[in-house]
Amino acid sequence: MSNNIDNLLHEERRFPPSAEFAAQAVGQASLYTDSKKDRLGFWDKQAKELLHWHKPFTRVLDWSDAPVAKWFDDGELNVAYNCLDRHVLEGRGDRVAIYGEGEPGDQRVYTYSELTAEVKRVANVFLSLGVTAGDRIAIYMPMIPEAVITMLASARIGAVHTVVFGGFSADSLRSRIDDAEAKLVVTADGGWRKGKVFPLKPTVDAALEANGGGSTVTNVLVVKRGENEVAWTEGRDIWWDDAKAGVEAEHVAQGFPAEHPLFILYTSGTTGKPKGILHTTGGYLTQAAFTHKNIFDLHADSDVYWCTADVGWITGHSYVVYGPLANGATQVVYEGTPDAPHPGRWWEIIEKYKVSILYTAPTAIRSFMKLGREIPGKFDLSSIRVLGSVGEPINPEAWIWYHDIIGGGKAPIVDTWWQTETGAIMIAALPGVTTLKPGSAQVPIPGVVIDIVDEQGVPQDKNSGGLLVISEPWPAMLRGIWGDPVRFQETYWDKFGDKYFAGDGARYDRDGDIWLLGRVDDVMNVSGHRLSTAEIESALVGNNIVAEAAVVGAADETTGQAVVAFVILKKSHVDDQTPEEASALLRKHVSDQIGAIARPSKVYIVEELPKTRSGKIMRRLLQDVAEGREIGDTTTLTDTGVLSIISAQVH
Ligand code: 6R9
Repeated sequence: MSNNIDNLLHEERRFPPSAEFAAQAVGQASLYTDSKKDRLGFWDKQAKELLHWHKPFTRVLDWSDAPVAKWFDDGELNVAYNCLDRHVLEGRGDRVAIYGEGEPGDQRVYTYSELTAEVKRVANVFLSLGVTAGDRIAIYMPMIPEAVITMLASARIGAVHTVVFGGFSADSLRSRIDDAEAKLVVTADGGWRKGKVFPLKPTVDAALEANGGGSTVTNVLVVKRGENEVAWTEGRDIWWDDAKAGVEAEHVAQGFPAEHPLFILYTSGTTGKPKGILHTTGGYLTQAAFTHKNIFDLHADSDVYWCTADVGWITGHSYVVYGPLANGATQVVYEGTPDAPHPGRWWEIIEKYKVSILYTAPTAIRSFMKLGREIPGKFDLSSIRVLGSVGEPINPEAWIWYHDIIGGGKAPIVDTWWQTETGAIMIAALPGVTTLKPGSAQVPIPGVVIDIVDEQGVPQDKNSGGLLVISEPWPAMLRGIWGDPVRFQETYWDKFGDKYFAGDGARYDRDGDIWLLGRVDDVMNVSGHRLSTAEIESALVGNNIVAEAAVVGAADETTGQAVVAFVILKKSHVDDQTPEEASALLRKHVSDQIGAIARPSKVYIVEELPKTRSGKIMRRLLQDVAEGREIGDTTTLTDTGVLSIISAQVH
C-alpha cells in the first residue's frame, strides 16, 4: 500500500457538492463549527434530538474509568423502542421498514407497525425460554428479515447478542458461543447463496456436539428458510414459527441504563483468538443514528436505503439494523450474492426498489468493474443519489467507476473509515459540504478527534504520515473486550497512553485530508473483512501434516488482499502426498476450520521460513515474495539463502 501513496497524493480530481445537493443536505457545515466549539455539548444535543430516553441523562461523558468510557450513563433507553415503537407512535407505522428480498426473488415487506409487532412477539418468545436481561444470544443466520428481528428482540429485553457470520465454521461458531457463554442460539435450517441452499442448522449441531457436547446453550431456535432436511434434538430445538404461535404481540419496552451492553461482535486481532468487542446502548445508538443520517444525507420519508453488508459484520449492525431503523429509514435487506441468478442482480434490485442510497465495499465495486459497465448499463439506476464505501481504501479508479457508472456521474461518494471497535463511522465526507477527492476518506466526522502520530506519539502535520489514533473518547467506542480487560488495555491503549491506537497507517495531504494506508499490524483485509495471520497460522499448524506455517496478505486486484500461506510439512508426512495435494488439502482445512472467507488463495509448501535471530518469522519479506516485489531489508535474517529458495518456488 505505502508504495502507492505518492501516486495517490497526486490525485487531483475534485468533486464539490452541486448547489442543488448542498441546499437540500441534512448535514450542514454548522455541524463542524458547533462540535468544535463545544464537543460534549454537541453530543448531548445529538443524543437528545435523535433518541427517545425513558429517563433523561444529566451527564454526557465520564472518562474517569479510562479506557472504559461512560456516555450518558445516568440516562435510560430501550434500543428497540427507539428503532420501532416510537416511529409507530409518532404516526409512521405504515412506512416500509424493510423490503426483504430473497435470493430466489421472493419478497417480504415489513412496515414499521409489522416489524414492531413481530419483534414484540419474538421478545416474548425469548422471555418464555428463560432468556433475560444480560443473557447472551448467539445468532447464526442468513441475511433475512428474521436476523434483524432477532437482534432487535434481543435488544428489547436487554439481552446481549453475538452475531456470528453464516460463513464461519462449526469450530469458529463454537469458540464464540463458549467465549460469550450464550444461552440461546437462533439460526435457520439454511439460506440461499449462489443459487443453492447452504445449510446452517447442521453447523450449529456440529458446534454444539464438539468438545464432548456440554455447552452453555439450552435452546436452538430455528427459522425455516432453506427447507433443507435438518436433524432435531428434542427438548433443545424449536421451530421459530411454532415458538411464535399464539404468542402475543404485546410487550412493553423497559428502559435500560445507557451503559447496558447491547452486543458482542468477534473480530480478528493480531493473535490467534478473536476478540469479543463489546458495545453498549446510549452512545452507540447516538453515533450510529447521527452518522447514518448526516453522512448518507438521509431523508427518511423519501429515500430507499440499501447497505449490502451482512449482519455478521459491524457494518450490518450499525448500518443495516441500528442506524437506519433508529432514523425510521426504508431499506432493502437482500439475502444473496451479487451474481445470483445473474450478474446484474444488484442493479435489478436498485431498479426494482428505486434505491437512492447505496452503501457497499470496494471489493464488490472492483468485481463489477471487471465484468464491465454493460451489465449495470441495462438497468435504470437513476434513483441513486448518494453512494457509500467501507471496509478498505477505495482506489481512485474504482471510485470514478462507482461515481460514473453507478452514480450517473452526479451522486457524491462518501468513503467511510471506521472499525468494529469504533462502532460507527469516524472519518468521512459530509456530502453536502465536503469537496470530494477520490481515494481519500477525508475528515473526522463532527465531534470526533483524530490525529496521525509518529511512533513516539507526536502529532503530524499536513503532508506527512504515521499511525492513526483517536485522541478523545467518542460515543460509539467499544467498552472493552469481553472477559479480557488486560487485552483491551494492551491492544489499544498501551502504545500511546490516552489515545486509542487503531492499527492503521494514514497520511495527511497538503490540505490536511486523511488518506488511509492499510493495517500496520498482522491483520489482513480480505474483501473488506479482517482476518488475522495468527488465526490462520494456528489453523494450519492444527493439521497433522504441518510443522510450521506463516501467513501473509498479498495484494489482490479484486479482494484487496488475498491470504497466502507458506507451510513446512512434518518430515514424517512429506512423502504422503505431492506438494499440490498438500496445498489443496490445507486450503480446504483452513476453510473447514475458520470458514471459506479465510481459505488461502495459495499455499506454498516450503522447506524453511525466513526468521530473525530471535526466531520471529519475517512476514514482511514473505509478503514481498508473494507480491513479486524486490525483497526488502534482510539484514536481521539468520539465513538469507532461504528467501531465494522460496522465491524460486513461488515464481
Ligand atoms: C467497518 C469495518 C476495520 C478495518 C480498519 C481499516 C479498514 C475500513 C476503511 C478502511 C480505508 C476505509 N477500513 N474502512 N480502510 N478506508 N473507508 O470495515 O470494520 O471489519 O472492523 O475493519 O478496515 O484497516 O482498521 P472492520
